[in-house]
Amino acid sequence: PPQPLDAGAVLLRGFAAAREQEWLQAVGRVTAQAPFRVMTRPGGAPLSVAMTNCGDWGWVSDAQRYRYSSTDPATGLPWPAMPAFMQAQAVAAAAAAGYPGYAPDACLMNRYQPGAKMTLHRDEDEMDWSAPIVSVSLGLPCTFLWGGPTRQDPVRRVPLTHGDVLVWGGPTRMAYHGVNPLKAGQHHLLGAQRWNLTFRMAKRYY
Ligand code: MD5
Ligand code: FE
Repeated sequence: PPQPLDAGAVLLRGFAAAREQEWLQAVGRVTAQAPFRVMTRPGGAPLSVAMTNCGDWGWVSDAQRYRYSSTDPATGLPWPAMPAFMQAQAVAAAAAAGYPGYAPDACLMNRYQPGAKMTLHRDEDEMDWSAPIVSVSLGLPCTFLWGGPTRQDPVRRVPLTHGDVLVWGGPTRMAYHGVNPLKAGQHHLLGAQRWNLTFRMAKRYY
Protein backbone atom coordinates (compact mmCIF):
# COMPACT_ATOMS: atom_id res chain seq x y z
CA PRO A 1 0.00 0.00 0.00
CA PRO A 2 1.21 3.53 -0.73
CA GLN A 3 3.00 5.42 2.01
CA PRO A 4 1.36 8.54 3.40
CA LEU A 5 3.73 11.50 3.30
CA ASP A 6 1.63 13.35 5.81
CA ALA A 7 -2.02 13.19 6.96
CA GLY A 8 -4.03 12.81 3.73
CA ALA A 9 -1.01 13.20 1.41
CA VAL A 10 0.12 10.09 -0.48
CA LEU A 11 3.18 9.68 -2.69
CA LEU A 12 2.70 7.07 -5.43
CA ARG A 13 6.29 6.48 -6.55
CA GLY A 14 6.53 5.76 -10.28
CA PHE A 15 2.75 5.58 -10.79
CA ALA A 16 2.97 7.35 -14.17
CA ALA A 17 6.18 5.70 -15.43
CA ALA A 18 4.63 2.60 -16.99
CA ARG A 19 2.61 4.75 -19.39
CA GLU A 20 5.13 7.53 -19.93
CA GLN A 21 4.71 7.51 -23.71
CA GLU A 22 0.98 8.13 -23.40
CA TRP A 23 1.63 10.96 -20.93
CA LEU A 24 4.09 12.57 -23.35
CA GLN A 25 1.67 12.22 -26.26
CA ALA A 26 -1.20 13.71 -24.26
CA VAL A 27 0.90 16.69 -23.13
CA GLY A 28 2.11 17.14 -26.71
CA ARG A 29 -1.46 17.31 -28.00
CA VAL A 30 -2.38 19.97 -25.45
CA THR A 31 0.74 22.09 -25.96
CA ALA A 32 0.29 22.01 -29.75
CA GLN A 33 -2.95 23.97 -29.19
CA ALA A 34 -1.96 25.92 -26.08
CA PRO A 35 1.85 26.21 -25.84
CA PHE A 36 3.74 26.65 -22.57
CA ARG A 37 4.18 30.37 -21.87
CA VAL A 38 5.62 32.52 -19.10
CA MET A 39 2.88 34.39 -17.24
CA THR A 40 3.23 37.63 -15.32
CA ARG A 41 2.64 37.71 -11.59
CA PRO A 42 0.64 40.37 -9.77
CA GLY A 43 2.98 43.32 -9.61
CA GLY A 44 4.53 42.60 -12.98
CA ALA A 45 7.50 40.25 -12.55
CA PRO A 46 7.55 37.08 -14.69
CA LEU A 47 7.08 33.63 -13.17
CA SER A 48 10.11 31.40 -13.76
CA VAL A 49 7.94 28.38 -14.61
CA ALA A 50 6.21 28.33 -18.02
CA MET A 51 2.58 27.19 -17.87
CA THR A 52 -0.43 26.09 -19.86
CA ASN A 53 -3.70 24.33 -19.02
CA CYS A 54 -6.26 21.84 -20.23
CA GLY A 55 -9.77 21.08 -19.06
CA ASP A 56 -12.80 23.25 -18.36
CA TRP A 57 -10.79 25.71 -16.29
CA GLY A 58 -7.21 26.93 -16.37
CA TRP A 59 -5.18 28.70 -13.71
CA VAL A 60 -3.80 31.99 -14.98
CA SER A 61 -1.78 34.86 -13.59
CA ASP A 62 -1.48 38.38 -14.91
CA ALA A 63 -0.23 41.70 -13.56
CA GLN A 64 -3.50 42.08 -11.60
CA ARG A 65 -4.24 38.73 -9.98
CA TYR A 66 -4.43 34.93 -10.02
CA ARG A 67 -7.67 33.35 -11.21
CA TYR A 68 -9.27 30.44 -13.04
CA SER A 69 -10.31 31.18 -16.61
CA SER A 70 -12.30 29.01 -19.04
CA THR A 71 -10.34 30.54 -21.94
CA ASP A 72 -6.68 30.93 -22.84
CA PRO A 73 -5.81 34.64 -22.47
CA ALA A 74 -3.30 34.29 -25.33
CA THR A 75 -6.01 33.37 -27.87
CA GLY A 76 -9.41 33.93 -26.24
CA LEU A 77 -10.25 30.31 -27.10
CA PRO A 78 -11.37 27.65 -24.60
CA TRP A 79 -8.49 25.66 -23.10
CA PRO A 80 -7.91 22.31 -24.87
CA ALA A 81 -10.07 19.52 -23.48
CA MET A 82 -8.42 17.37 -20.83
CA PRO A 83 -7.25 14.25 -22.70
CA ALA A 84 -9.30 11.23 -21.58
CA PHE A 85 -6.11 9.33 -20.76
CA MET A 86 -4.87 12.06 -18.40
CA GLN A 87 -8.25 12.42 -16.72
CA ALA A 88 -8.57 8.65 -16.19
CA GLN A 89 -5.04 8.38 -14.78
CA ALA A 90 -5.66 11.25 -12.33
CA VAL A 91 -8.88 9.59 -11.17
CA ALA A 92 -7.03 6.25 -10.77
CA ALA A 93 -4.26 7.89 -8.73
CA ALA A 94 -6.76 9.61 -6.46
CA ALA A 95 -8.60 6.31 -5.93
CA ALA A 96 -5.31 4.50 -5.17
CA ALA A 97 -4.60 7.17 -2.55
CA GLY A 98 -8.00 6.72 -0.92
CA TYR A 99 -10.03 9.42 -2.67
CA PRO A 100 -12.81 7.80 -4.72
CA GLY A 101 -15.10 9.91 -6.90
CA TYR A 102 -12.46 12.41 -8.00
CA ALA A 103 -13.62 14.60 -10.90
CA PRO A 104 -10.91 17.09 -11.94
CA ASP A 105 -12.11 20.01 -14.07
CA ALA A 106 -8.69 21.72 -14.39
CA CYS A 107 -5.13 20.66 -15.17
CA LEU A 108 -2.34 23.20 -14.76
CA MET A 109 0.77 22.13 -16.67
CA ASN A 110 4.08 23.51 -15.40
CA ARG A 111 7.33 23.43 -17.37
CA TYR A 112 10.55 23.87 -15.39
CA GLN A 113 13.82 24.52 -17.17
CA PRO A 114 17.11 24.69 -15.22
CA GLY A 115 16.91 27.46 -12.63
CA ALA A 116 13.08 27.61 -12.62
CA LYS A 117 11.52 27.33 -9.18
CA MET A 118 8.27 27.77 -7.32
CA THR A 119 8.42 29.75 -4.10
CA LEU A 120 6.47 28.62 -1.04
CA HIS A 121 2.73 29.12 -1.54
CA ARG A 122 -0.66 27.56 -0.92
CA ASP A 123 -3.15 26.55 -3.62
CA GLU A 124 -6.13 28.62 -2.54
CA ASP A 125 -7.81 29.74 -5.78
CA GLU A 126 -10.10 26.69 -5.91
CA MET A 127 -13.70 26.88 -4.67
CA ASP A 128 -13.68 23.71 -2.59
CA TRP A 129 -10.58 23.26 -0.47
CA SER A 130 -11.66 19.74 0.55
CA ALA A 131 -11.10 18.32 -2.96
CA PRO A 132 -7.68 16.68 -3.37
CA ILE A 133 -5.01 17.73 -5.87
CA VAL A 134 -3.18 15.15 -8.00
CA SER A 135 0.33 16.13 -9.10
CA VAL A 136 2.29 14.19 -11.75
CA SER A 137 6.05 14.69 -12.21
CA LEU A 138 7.77 13.91 -15.52
CA GLY A 139 11.33 14.48 -16.72
CA LEU A 140 14.19 15.83 -14.61
CA PRO A 141 14.11 15.25 -10.83
CA CYS A 142 13.45 18.07 -8.40
CA THR A 143 13.42 18.79 -4.70
CA PHE A 144 9.88 19.42 -3.55
CA LEU A 145 9.41 21.50 -0.41
CA TRP A 146 6.69 20.31 1.91
CA GLY A 147 5.75 22.71 4.67
CA GLY A 148 2.84 23.11 7.05
CA PRO A 149 -0.16 25.31 7.69
CA THR A 150 1.87 28.51 8.04
CA ARG A 151 4.76 29.93 6.05
CA GLN A 152 6.92 29.69 9.17
CA ASP A 153 6.49 25.92 9.64
CA PRO A 154 9.55 23.76 9.03
CA VAL A 155 9.92 22.45 5.47
CA ARG A 156 10.75 18.86 4.48
CA ARG A 157 12.70 18.23 1.29
CA VAL A 158 11.11 15.47 -0.78
CA PRO A 159 12.89 14.29 -3.95
CA LEU A 160 10.46 13.80 -6.84
CA THR A 161 11.50 11.89 -9.93
CA HIS A 162 10.04 10.94 -13.32
CA GLY A 163 6.70 9.19 -12.94
CA ASP A 164 6.02 10.07 -9.31
CA VAL A 165 2.45 11.03 -8.51
CA LEU A 166 1.47 12.90 -5.35
CA VAL A 167 -2.09 13.10 -4.08
CA TRP A 168 -2.81 15.88 -1.61
CA GLY A 169 -6.07 15.85 0.28
CA GLY A 170 -7.52 16.09 3.70
CA PRO A 171 -5.92 18.24 6.37
CA THR A 172 -2.70 18.88 4.38
CA ARG A 173 -4.44 20.12 1.23
CA MET A 174 -3.70 23.70 2.29
CA ALA A 175 -0.07 23.16 3.30
CA TYR A 176 2.62 25.55 2.11
CA HIS A 177 4.75 23.96 -0.61
CA GLY A 178 7.25 24.85 -3.30
CA VAL A 179 9.96 23.58 -5.63
CA ASN A 180 13.70 24.32 -5.39
CA PRO A 181 15.46 25.70 -8.49
CA LEU A 182 15.72 22.91 -11.08
CA LYS A 183 19.24 21.60 -11.48
CA ALA A 184 20.75 21.27 -14.95
CA GLY A 185 20.53 17.80 -16.45
CA GLN A 186 19.32 15.71 -19.34
CA HIS A 187 16.33 13.41 -19.10
CA HIS A 188 16.16 10.63 -21.69
CA LEU A 189 12.65 11.65 -22.79
CA LEU A 190 12.28 15.32 -21.89
CA GLY A 191 15.84 16.66 -22.15
CA ALA A 192 16.53 19.66 -19.89
CA GLN A 193 12.99 19.95 -18.52
CA ARG A 194 10.68 18.90 -15.76
CA TRP A 195 6.93 18.85 -16.37
CA ASN A 196 4.47 18.89 -13.50
CA LEU A 197 0.79 18.32 -14.21
CA THR A 198 -1.50 19.43 -11.41
CA PHE A 199 -5.08 18.20 -11.54
CA ARG A 200 -7.62 20.14 -9.53
CA MET A 201 -11.31 20.46 -8.90
CA ALA A 202 -11.36 24.21 -9.40
CA LYS A 203 -15.08 24.90 -9.52
CA ARG A 204 -17.02 21.72 -8.87
CA TYR A 205 -17.85 20.65 -5.37
CA TYR A 206 -16.31 17.32 -4.38
C1 MD5 B 1 5.07 21.50 -8.98
N1 MD5 B 1 3.13 22.73 -8.44
O1 MD5 B 1 5.86 20.59 -8.79
C2 MD5 B 1 4.07 21.76 -7.92
C3 MD5 B 1 3.43 20.49 -7.61
C4 MD5 B 1 1.44 24.44 -8.29
C5 MD5 B 1 2.46 23.59 -7.65
O2 MD5 B 1 2.66 23.67 -6.47
O3 MD5 B 1 0.70 25.12 -7.57
O4 MD5 B 1 1.35 24.41 -9.52
S1 MD5 B 1 1.74 20.56 -7.04
C6 MD5 B 1 1.95 20.30 -5.34
C7 MD5 B 1 0.81 20.62 -4.42
C8 MD5 B 1 -0.41 21.04 -4.87
C9 MD5 B 1 -1.43 21.30 -3.96
C10 MD5 B 1 -1.27 21.16 -2.61
C11 MD5 B 1 -0.04 20.78 -2.20
C12 MD5 B 1 1.00 20.51 -3.06
N2 MD5 B 1 0.17 20.68 -0.88
O5 MD5 B 1 -0.78 20.70 -0.09
O6 MD5 B 1 1.34 20.57 -0.50
O7 MD5 B 1 5.07 22.20 -10.00
FE1 FE C 1 0.96 24.69 -5.56
